[in-house]
Amino acid sequence: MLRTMIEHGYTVSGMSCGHCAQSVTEELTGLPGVTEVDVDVATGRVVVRAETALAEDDVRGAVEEAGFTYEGTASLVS
Ligand SMILES: [Cu+2]
Repeated sequence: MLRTMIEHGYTVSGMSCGHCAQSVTEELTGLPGVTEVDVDVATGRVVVRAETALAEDDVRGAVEEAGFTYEGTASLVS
C-alpha cells in the first residue's frame, strides 16, 4: 500500500532535554495526519512526517502548548 508522506521541517527553541523533546513530540503527534516526529534537542530542529499538508498555525500552537517557542520552518536539506 502506497501512502503519500510529506516531510516538514521546523525550528523550535527552548528545548533542553529528552523530556522537552517528548513533550513536543506528543503535541505534534496529536495533529491530524502526523505519523512521525523527530526532535533534535541540540539544534532545535523538528522533522514531522505527515500524510497531509500541515497548517503552520497548528504547528505553532502544538509547540507552544508543549511550552516552547516556534521559530519557523526549517530546510530539510542542510
Ligand atoms: Cu527538558
